[in-house]
Amino acid sequence: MKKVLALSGGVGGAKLALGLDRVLPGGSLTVVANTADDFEHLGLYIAPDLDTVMYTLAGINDQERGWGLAGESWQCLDALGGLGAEQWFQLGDRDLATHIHRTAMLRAGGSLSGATARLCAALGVSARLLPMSDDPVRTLVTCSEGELPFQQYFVREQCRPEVRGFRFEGQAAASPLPEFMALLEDPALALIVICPSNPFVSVDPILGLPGVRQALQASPAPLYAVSPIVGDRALKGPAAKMMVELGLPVSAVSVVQHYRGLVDTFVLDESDATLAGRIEEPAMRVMTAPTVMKTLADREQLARVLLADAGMPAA
Ligand code: FO1
Repeated sequence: MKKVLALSGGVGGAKLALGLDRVLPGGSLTVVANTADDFEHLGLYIAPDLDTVMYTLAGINDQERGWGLAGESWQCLDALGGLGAEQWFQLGDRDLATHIHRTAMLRAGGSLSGATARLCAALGVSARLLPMSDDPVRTLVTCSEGELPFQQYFVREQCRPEVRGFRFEGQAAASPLPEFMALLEDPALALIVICPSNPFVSVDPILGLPGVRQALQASPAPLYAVSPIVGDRALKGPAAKMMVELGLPVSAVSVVQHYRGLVDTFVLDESDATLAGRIEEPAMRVMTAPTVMKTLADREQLARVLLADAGMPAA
């Protein structure tokens, strides 16, 4: 059976991962998620991108917020507030069960990948969801205020500080997950997709793990990247604001530059078709597709377009 690998951050990546999962034969999809957003909060290990992908693939995510569980209640958070504890990071009552259970598995000596597999099995996720590494990698955002841990920048400060750069603490010493690296060498691997996730803080933590770039380049499977920028806006999150602050034009062309030398096919949104002529990367093919995924049908459609282009059957 042909296999597909998706590299994903949180909300935007999870949408395409779900589309792929729904149209591919069971057992063919592996999603590798960024774990550099992970942190410890109130004594619990929180893995936002892994959980966003896991809840999305399980069909239990909150579609409005993008993160967390649908139909959530917040009694524990309210009670924490009453006790004077920190409330800036919102943990729903049912979501807390995930963090408590995962933290207990890790404290008992389990790995993050092992804990993720058990959580996915319990929630009925059929795709294989892997953390990019079992080793800690943490994004630090260099900004006007100095260096901020990612969740403090993203949630507590609501992305307000001006970004100057990023540092991925622990990345050079971390090993990419062995199952991830083995898949890149698997002759059955027929497609690798970089989901429409933030290139700076969701995808770079994965690409910069030792050996990952080289393994992606060496893999016989074609590597596609879907633009997270459509027009002059990010589909989700702070990617466009980051581009402005880093002195880059807010355009899919900046994403092309970012993935230069790595990606075989860059996927522009149909509304950006005129940009194709401005992309002068001889080694990179450019195609257009409907990349804005508002409905479940949109997610499946984008997945089908990518699979068809890569010569793979879809349901
Ligand atoms: N994002 C927010 O903007 N505010 C929150 O309070 C928040 C809580 C939260 C809890 C669990 C979880 O898994 C994710 C959560 N997120 C929250 C999302 C998350 O921090 C970001 O979306 C990612 O790190 C960026 O990809």
